[in-house]
Amino acid sequence: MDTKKKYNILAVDDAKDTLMLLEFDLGEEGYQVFTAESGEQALEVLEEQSIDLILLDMYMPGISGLEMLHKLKAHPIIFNTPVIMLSASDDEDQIVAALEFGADDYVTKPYIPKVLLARIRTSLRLLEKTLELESLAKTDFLTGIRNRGAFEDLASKAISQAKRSNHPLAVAMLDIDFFKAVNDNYGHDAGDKVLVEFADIICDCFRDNDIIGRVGGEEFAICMANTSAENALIACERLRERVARSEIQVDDSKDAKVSVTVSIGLSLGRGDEMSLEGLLKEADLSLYQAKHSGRNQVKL
Ligand code: GH3
Ligand code: MG
Ligand code: MG
Ligand code: MG
Repeated sequence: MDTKKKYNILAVDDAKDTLMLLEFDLGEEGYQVFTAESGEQALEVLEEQSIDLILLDMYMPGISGLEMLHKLKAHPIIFNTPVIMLSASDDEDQIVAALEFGADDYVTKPYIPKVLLARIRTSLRLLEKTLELESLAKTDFLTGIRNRGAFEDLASKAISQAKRSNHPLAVAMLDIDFFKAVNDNYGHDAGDKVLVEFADIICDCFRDNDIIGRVGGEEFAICMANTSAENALIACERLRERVARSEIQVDDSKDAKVSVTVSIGLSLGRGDEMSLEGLLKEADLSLYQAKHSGRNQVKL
């Protein structure tokens, strides 16, 4: 486990003495402890704080531990956060019910600090693995930028947001020109290097909140929220020029440098009608025109 990372743990219990004990035992171990005396209070803390693990009492006035568990596991963001139930009851049916409701572990009170701490470490270890896998599933292995799935996921969200706020949004489809020739002339590894460098150049040219993804072999897409047609054209033109100017070193020993150009098709989101599918299709048509008008250009 990453020992330098300081984890935030939320302890939820209606008994103040239990909270004080937890604060002490976990605090000594280097965890940042947040406390809540009810489910309602816990939800407030979760609104404001990023929490890595939750210790949850079973019996509390108001929202019960099980109800709370249900809410947490149905939450679109918090559902990944491990929840360890803490209860004075060792009733076997209750333990089974809690685990079936989605609890990650169940510890009886009074707890043995050493054992609770070990179980917390186990849950955090599993959390790290889950987050790592999630991140891998969203990342293009070669370039390290978003893969198609992650791009579509985020772009769809940006489009919903643009519809709600009635802001313009632009989508660009990029395709490297004559990329097959790079592979044929310099080899597949050199082609890979060009793709990595190309992805770096895109990231360099666009804002942090623009969504960039590798959507095919040598095809990339960019979703620009809150961007007019004029500004999208300027940004894509800047990228096109930058790519055309760059010389990519593909082999250390032979001083082999490769130059590529890129064709870019743009589409613009218009109000309520827009959808990711429609915008990608339109951008694809513009890209087709860019290719047929001689490549190395941007078309809207
Ligand atoms: P156009 O200007 O019409 O786009 O021509 P093109 O040669 O770029 O297009 P084409 O679709 O014929 O070729 C794309 C090439 O990209 C073929 C494929 O082998 C190569 N490619 C796809 N994915 C990868 C990859 O991950 N690494 C490398 N090195 N090449 C790839
Ligand atoms: Mg209680
Ligand atoms: Mg292609
Ligand atoms: Mg191509």
